[in-house]
Amino acid sequence: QIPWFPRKKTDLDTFADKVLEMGEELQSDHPGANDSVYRARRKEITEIAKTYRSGQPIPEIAYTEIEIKTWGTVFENLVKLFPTHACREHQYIFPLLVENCGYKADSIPQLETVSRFLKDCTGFTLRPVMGLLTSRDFLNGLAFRVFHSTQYIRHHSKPLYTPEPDVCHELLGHVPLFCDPDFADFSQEIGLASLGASDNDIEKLATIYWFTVEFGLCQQGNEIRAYGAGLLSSYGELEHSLTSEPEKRVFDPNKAALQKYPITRYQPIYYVAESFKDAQAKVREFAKTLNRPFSVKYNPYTESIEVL
Ligand code: H2B
Ligand code: FE
Repeated sequence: QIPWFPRKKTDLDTFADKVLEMGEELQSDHPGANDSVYRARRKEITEIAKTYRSGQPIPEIAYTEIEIKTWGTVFENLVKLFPTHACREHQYIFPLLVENCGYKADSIPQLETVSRFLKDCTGFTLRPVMGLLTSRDFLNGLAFRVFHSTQYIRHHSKPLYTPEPDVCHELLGHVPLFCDPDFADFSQEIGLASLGASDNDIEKLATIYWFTVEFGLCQQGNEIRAYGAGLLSSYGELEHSLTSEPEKRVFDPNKAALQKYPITRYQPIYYVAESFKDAQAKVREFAKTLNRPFSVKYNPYTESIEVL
């Protein structure tokens, strides 16, 4: 029995209201859980994602002064670390995001602006999402070069902390890497492998995603740098990841797929990729070992999946 999977990009519309945690029902440990103004604001913003349909422009948000201040705090702290901690691909693209998408401390870039720029770079696009999707739905989106992005921001009481993805994490952590062609190919490779995969294999692919797209390090000459979005959007963990404290292992999807990891504290283990091309080749080989009785190919002209 093969699990259902999207065949056309427009099929992603079926995920629009399938979120794991609803915007209104924040968990008690969320910094905004007891702030009714914050909760109402999120509801307003997630409504956009709920009604969004493939191909439409992403509606703009008029961010409030408090929201912009939160963004500014995150932005100013992170840019201090990027020159010494971010991978070269991130350093190359960041000034272009400043120039073309208005990345700066005193304004939050609009998803639509960023999505158009991203499309020019690698064909990736953003699609607004209400909150966390299941691993399956989220990874399936990557097969179509679609990245599901939240549009709301973390609570202002803790600007350098968030228990979930927010617009700072997406725009400062993820977007710069999706502008890189090799990284885009690598991410789509994970997405393609996830289409119609068994629950067990989805778990493995989600774990590989965790140790690469979220928390990956890479070798650059004699140095190790960060490319994972969970690192590039966290001042504390970005610094921690390059110290001698955590263990660093050479990236091997067969091993990473089975590695346990904590989600509420800094990672004790990071995997170091040689390059995105190398990581893609390894994930492609790994995908062949998964038990799926067919293979898939993305047709960019029709924006659909061909089943082989
Ligand atoms: N959903 C959303 N909206 N953003 C994410 O970054 C995300 C997700 N990550 N669902 C997924 C799960 C990731 O942790 C892996 C694939 O499970
Ligand atoms: Fe993320």
